Amino acid sequence: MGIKKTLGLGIASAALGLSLIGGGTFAYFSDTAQSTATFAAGTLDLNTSPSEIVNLSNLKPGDIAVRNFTLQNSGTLDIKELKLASAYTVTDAGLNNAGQDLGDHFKVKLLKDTYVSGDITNFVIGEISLKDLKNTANYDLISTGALPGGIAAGQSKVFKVAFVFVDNGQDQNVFQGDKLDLTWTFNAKQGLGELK
Ligand SMILES: [Ca+2]
Repeated sequence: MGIKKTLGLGIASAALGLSLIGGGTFAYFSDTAQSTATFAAGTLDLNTSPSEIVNLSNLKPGDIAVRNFTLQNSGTLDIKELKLASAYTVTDAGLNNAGQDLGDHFKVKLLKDTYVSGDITNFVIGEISLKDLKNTANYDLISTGALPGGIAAGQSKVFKVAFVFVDNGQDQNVFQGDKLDLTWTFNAKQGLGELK
């Protein structure tokens, strides 16, 4: 007989700056925050480590940038549920976006963990615009196949995504010099309680 318990919630955040061509802004990418929860019965401790500084400046329509997020389960409990909350703000350099959302022009493509480099075409397992992702309260990374099976205690997995600045074949000049600051928060939960 199983006993359902909620022992902990692990949260890790990553921030990412997408700076568009013409901006001349120094964009960087770093791990910004993490929180841990400790309980007598065990711990759930999720960290994200985009360890290098990643420059995503000078993007133009059609550009693709692949980024890896290493998610480390440093706790003693397996992570069986992992969801992504996404938020962003747009800096409209020319104050000319006229209600257009730059997040609508960026797609996030989830990649198979077997992807290494080069053409992403055969490795895409799902895609969603940054705007739709923001409006999805908790995007499930396990059922989408991005991190199948979750992350066992003490293990890490690499979450691979491609950010695509979609070239829609139309005039996108209003976005020249604009900037999009993206914050991703990974929310982890353990599996159901077990009979011990
Ligand atoms: Ca603009």
